[in-house]
Amino acid sequence: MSLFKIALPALAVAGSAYGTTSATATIENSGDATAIAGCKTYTGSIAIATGVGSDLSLDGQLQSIDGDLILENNKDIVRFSAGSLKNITGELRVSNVPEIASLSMPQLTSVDTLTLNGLANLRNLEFTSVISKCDHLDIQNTVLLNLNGIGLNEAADILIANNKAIDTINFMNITNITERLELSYNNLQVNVSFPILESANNISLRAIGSLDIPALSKINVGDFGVFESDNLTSISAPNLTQIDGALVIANNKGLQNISFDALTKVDANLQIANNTNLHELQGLPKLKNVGAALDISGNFSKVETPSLELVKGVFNLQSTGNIGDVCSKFYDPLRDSNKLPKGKYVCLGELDKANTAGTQPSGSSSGSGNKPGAAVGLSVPSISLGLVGLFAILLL
Ligand SMILES: *[C@@H]1O[C@H](CO)[C@@H](O)[C@H](O)[C@H]1NC(C)=O
Ligand SMILES: *[C@@H]1O[C@H](CO)[C@@H](O)[C@H](O)[C@H]1NC(C)=O
Ligand SMILES: *[C@@H]1O[C@H](CO)[C@@H](O)[C@H](O)[C@H]1NC(C)=O
Ligand SMILES: *[C@@H]1O[C@H](CO)[C@@H](O)[C@H](O)[C@H]1NC(C)=O
Ligand SMILES: *[C@@H]1O[C@H](CO)[C@@H](O)[C@H](O)[C@H]1NC(C)=O
Ligand SMILES: *[C@@H]1O[C@H](CO)[C@@H](O)[C@H](O)[C@H]1NC(C)=O
Ligand SMILES: *[C@@H]1O[C@H](CO)[C@@H](O)[C@H](O)[C@H]1NC(C)=O
Ligand SMILES: *[C@@H]1O[C@H](CO)[C@@H](O)[C@H](O)[C@H]1NC(C)=O
Ligand SMILES: *[C@@H]1O[C@H](CO)[C@@H](O)[C@H](O)[C@H]1NC(C)=O
Ligand SMILES: CC(=O)N[C@H]1CO[C@H](CO)[C@@H](O)[C@@H]1O
Repeated sequence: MSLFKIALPALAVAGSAYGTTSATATIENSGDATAIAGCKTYTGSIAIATGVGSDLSLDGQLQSIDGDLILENNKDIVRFSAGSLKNITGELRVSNVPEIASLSMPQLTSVDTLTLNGLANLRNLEFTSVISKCDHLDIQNTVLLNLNGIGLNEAADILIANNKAIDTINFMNITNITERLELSYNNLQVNVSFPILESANNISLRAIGSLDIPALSKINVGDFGVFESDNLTSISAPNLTQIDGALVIANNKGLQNISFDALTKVDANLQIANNTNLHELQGLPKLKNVGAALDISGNFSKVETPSLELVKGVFNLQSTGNIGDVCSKFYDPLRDSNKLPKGKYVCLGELDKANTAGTQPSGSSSGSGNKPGAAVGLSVPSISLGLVGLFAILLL
């Protein structure tokens, strides 16, 4: 047995009975691996060095790592296994390991953090027992075909981005996401389903193909955004009553229908913009309150928000299509009774170009509402939903 790069006292390696070691052991060859695999519980973190060859196994007694297991920046490893490993209290990170084609941990069910990034040859996960407990899930820049082997019940955050072959994201058992859900630029037609998800904070979805969130009832802290999803034809969140941040639906070329049948309150901006095929907006039947801007622009022939009572920041409705008399009959009276912000109000149809709030409407218009000049000086609170993974490191 060779020495570890950071030498460990033999007793510490022997198991958690003596487990106060927190140094990171670096596996430099199969002998090191065999030594660690002989422990039932390993206390401390384990890193895999470069130059260990193509196959590395921690098969043996090892059931639990009280620390992290890190395999990173390694061009050699093709196959890695830990046959009896059940539990990692820290992070399992496999990052920038371009040749790895097999990651086998058939008994693993619990990790605190799972990070998979920059894996150009890994098609499938071999987490046969299914990881059900993982607080932080981060999967980016892989060629994975699916997420089989990951079936969480709860999570703090989930980030799945730039995995072009993943066409199904179905977390059938997850009820709550306490920090963030971000799905970006996976397969353009990815079907996204969270059938029993009740609450989440900060949801950001980019380039998705379909969305199923029947039980979602609350966004506690943060925003809900759907962007650049050209293959998405409809968005429906039938049970969502309240969003503590912004609701933004923008740049979805294929979108034809939005329905938020239970939504009453959006605490920040509600923006609908650049959805070129969205012509009717009737899916906000209960919307009462918008805490910042209500900003709707596009080619609409019908816009209805029959329950609207109060918009605090800015009201902007601009359409290239003819929206009939909804401005004069519905929105102007609300403005006149100070339910919509008087100085920051635009409601116009039949424009040459429909702009978002803060930009001057252009072209001739019909219908009632303010004259275009009224738009000058609108200020809209900025909505920042992070852009993840535009700089994918994975090049096949
Ligand atoms: C994981 O291992 C730790 C100790 O190493 C233990 O306290 C914990 O209960 C284990 N969790 C699971 C889910 O096995
Ligand atoms: C969901 O939970 C059930 C029951 O615990 C389990 O049998 C199933 O494998 C889980 N599926 C996923 C995808 O998490
Ligand atoms: C995604 O959903 C659509 C519509 O239900 C279906 O036609 C398609 O086969 C699904 N794709 C996958 C990969 O399951
Ligand atoms: C999940 O969220 C719902 C709705 O906010 C809440 O009632 C429930 O207690 C949460 N469950 C857990 C396990 O946090
Ligand atoms: C929608 O919310 C109601 C009340 O909170 C709940 O009873 C119902 O089961 C939810 N629907 C779904 C599909 O989860
Ligand atoms: C929501 O997530 C974005 C990044 O995706 C972050 O910039 C923002 O601060 C988050 N907002 C909250 C309230 O957590
Ligand atoms: C939009 O979706 C809702 C809910 O799914 C549905 O009831 C409605 O008929 C749809 N409207 C159009 C125009 O497709
Ligand atoms: C709408 O599209 C235009 C042109 O592509 C772009 O400049 C603008 O930022 C988009 N608006 C939003 C709200 O994304
Ligand atoms: C608006 O949509 C209608 C119906 O699809 C279409 O005929 C018209 O050309 C569109 N106008 C603009 C400015 O895109
Ligand atoms: C089926 C379908 O609509 N596919 C489209 C998904 O989005 C991409 C990118 O906009 C299009 O190229 C596909 O045609």
